[in-house]
Amino acid sequence: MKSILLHYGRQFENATMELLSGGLINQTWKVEAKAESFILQRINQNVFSDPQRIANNVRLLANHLQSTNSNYHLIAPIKTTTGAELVHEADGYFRLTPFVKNSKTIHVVETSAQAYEAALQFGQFTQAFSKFNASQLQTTIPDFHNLKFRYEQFLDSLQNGNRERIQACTKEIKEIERYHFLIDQYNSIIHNPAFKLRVAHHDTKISNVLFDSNDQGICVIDLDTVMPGYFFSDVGDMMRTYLSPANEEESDFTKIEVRPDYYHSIMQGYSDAMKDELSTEERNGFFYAGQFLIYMQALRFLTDYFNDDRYYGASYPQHNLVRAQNQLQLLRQFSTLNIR
Ligand code: GN1
Ligand code: MG
Repeated sequence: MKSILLHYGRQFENATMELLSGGLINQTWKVEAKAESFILQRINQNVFSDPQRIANNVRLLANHLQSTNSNYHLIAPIKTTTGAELVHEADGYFRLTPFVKNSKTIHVVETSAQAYEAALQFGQFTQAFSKFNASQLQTTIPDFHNLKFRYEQFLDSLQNGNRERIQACTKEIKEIERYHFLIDQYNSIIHNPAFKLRVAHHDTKISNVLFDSNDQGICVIDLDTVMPGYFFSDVGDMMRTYLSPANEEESDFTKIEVRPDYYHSIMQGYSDAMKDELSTEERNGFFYAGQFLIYMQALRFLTDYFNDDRYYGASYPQHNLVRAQNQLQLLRQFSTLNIR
């Protein structure tokens, strides 16, 4: 690790590093150097096959902000002494970003005000690029939030996956089929010009927002999955991860609950940030956003369970099944609650 830091210059010679826990995909460390702190990440190349694309995208966005004199706070990677945004070593690609002073992250949404602040931040992120042509961005994970594709992957896992696991999951498979109408809705939405492709974040969990000590949002982080996308990806993942006090890891499903005031805070925060950017159809699509994303995550966890956990990994044999059941429970509760 020390050799990676040396690419960034002498000030890192005596830096200390601490591994931060969090995401399922990348590894993250906090680096404390002489005067400042930084965040170092190793990009998971099984997921991001071409990490240079992430760097290119962030650079395009940063250039856009600069050329339009925007004061939007985008956290771009620090360049190495040779001007590169990534360090390529035998064990992967690494990048370093500044640690924002006096910022904190939270891992569980405990108040609807936090949900509002986060939605405001993700909305402001997309809004900051409303004059930027999103199609200039490169796709960092093909078909990442393509529900039709995720369903096809699921069907494929049913054909080629672990037979024992599949046979024991008839109930879950039936339930996936029961929500197939969400895929039909998706297919019609993506052909409807009222739903616009914008600069979307695609990973809007609460730990991707920096807060100050008064719980006011500062900015969003983790720009790996920033790609052209739909508002329902970002709003949907906020609903999936903020509405319930219990997260996707919870195996006691009685703890899963949908908090309607949080739903309204997400809608409000996002709408406040997006102002008149959203079409009427999009403004009417908030409920669908939640269903779409929760369903997609249930599909992805169940698919991975059938595929012997090769994507998400598992810390116990039934881990991805429990995650899938958890998301199906959340989907049921969300769908039956009258919060539209
Ligand atoms: C992954 O690693 P993390 O937590 O940032 C996944 C998301 C899922 C999430 C579920 C690139 O994100 O799409 O919603 O796990 N990211 C990728 O916990 O697959
Ligand atoms: Mg992420």
